[in-house]
Amino acid sequence: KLGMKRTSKRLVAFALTLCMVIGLCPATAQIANAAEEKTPYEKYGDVKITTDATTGYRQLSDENGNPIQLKGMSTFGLQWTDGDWVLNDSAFDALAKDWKCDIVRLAMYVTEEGYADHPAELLNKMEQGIKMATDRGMYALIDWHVLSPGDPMSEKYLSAGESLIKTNKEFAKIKEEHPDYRGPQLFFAYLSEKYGDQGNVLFETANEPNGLGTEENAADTWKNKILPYHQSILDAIRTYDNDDKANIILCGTDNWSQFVDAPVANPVQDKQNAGDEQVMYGFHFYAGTHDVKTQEDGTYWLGEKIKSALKGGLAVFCSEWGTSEATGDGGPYINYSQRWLDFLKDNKISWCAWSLGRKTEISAAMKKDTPIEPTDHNNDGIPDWTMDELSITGN
Ligand code: IDC
Repeated sequence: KLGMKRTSKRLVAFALTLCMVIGLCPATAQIANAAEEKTPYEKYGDVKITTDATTGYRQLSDENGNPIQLKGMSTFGLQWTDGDWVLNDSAFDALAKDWKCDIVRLAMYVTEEGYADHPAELLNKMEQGIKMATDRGMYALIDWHVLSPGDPMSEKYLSAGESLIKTNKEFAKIKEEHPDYRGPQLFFAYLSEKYGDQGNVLFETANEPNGLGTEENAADTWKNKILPYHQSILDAIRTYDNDDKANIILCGTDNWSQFVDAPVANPVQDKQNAGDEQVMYGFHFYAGTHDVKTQEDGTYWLGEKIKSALKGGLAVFCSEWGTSEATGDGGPYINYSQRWLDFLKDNKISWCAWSLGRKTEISAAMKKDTPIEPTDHNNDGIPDWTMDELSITGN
């Protein structure tokens, strides 16, 4: 008994000393905490697609083939000030350490005053974003943001950034080696050559093809109008990758990335990885418009398409979703969002939420006046935004 008492006294003394030490040197204690926490890349390494032993589905996995779910945020359009504001160290620190984002999607609009009009500037922002995510051990998803027009083969996209061959030596070199390459191929070849050896970099070749066909002829539309585009980009990416580990390529599907099972019969060919294709197919939802439970039998239109894609052997990724309606505004539909998030979790589907916009619209996580550089409010060495500083979506 005595012995025990003595031990507990010692324990109390030790605990007190520890409290004092922590109290006196809070920074040291936090550094110790921070050091314990691994970055997403330290945890998962070079992500890849494998066949899930339990479900038989193609699934995003860590370097060792264990199924994983990456969760993170999409930037807003990087051509706008309410989108590119986020490219600063404090904001990225907050995303990495406070929000614990695994992944940041870098949304590069091509039209709407984006890359087609300002190629050098947008390329630079893209590379800044890749570096900032990489420095913090996050995954970076490079998004060629096809939206309007909806045809990724539209001349507006194909001609985008071609002028860079005059000012950018690497673009000039690639064009010389492949005179047939158009704008998006040059863009992706350039980034693949430069970042293809980084296992934290993923390529999204077209955000949301749309207006190309109907639900009934979705498979044909995919085959004839969308597949050739994605194929040409995949080929450029693989041609210029400098290492033998294939980065994941995410292909947007028709109808604003909703006809996600349309490619089942004609998937993109990934010849260098035949039988173990490192390709995923994108689907998007906006909780106020695309509920997961719309049908009486408890099934859901978009959910069924996702399941049919998985059953058909496709790996899927939700690279964009919002708490709002499809317009980006209205709501927020928090309960429906939660239902979706549960579905994504159950099916181990990775996601990025739209958006890190600093704009007055429901899907934006920030308010118009959210501080561009968040500060460390709770003295834990990590910058953060307060609840008041964020929108409901942000919270
Ligand atoms: C929206 C923005 C909105 C902007 C509009 C047009 O939230 O502020 O005016 O784009 O550029 C998508 C698109 C995404 C849309 C979003 C919401 O990928 O660019 O952002 N959305 O409408 N697909 C479905 C919804």
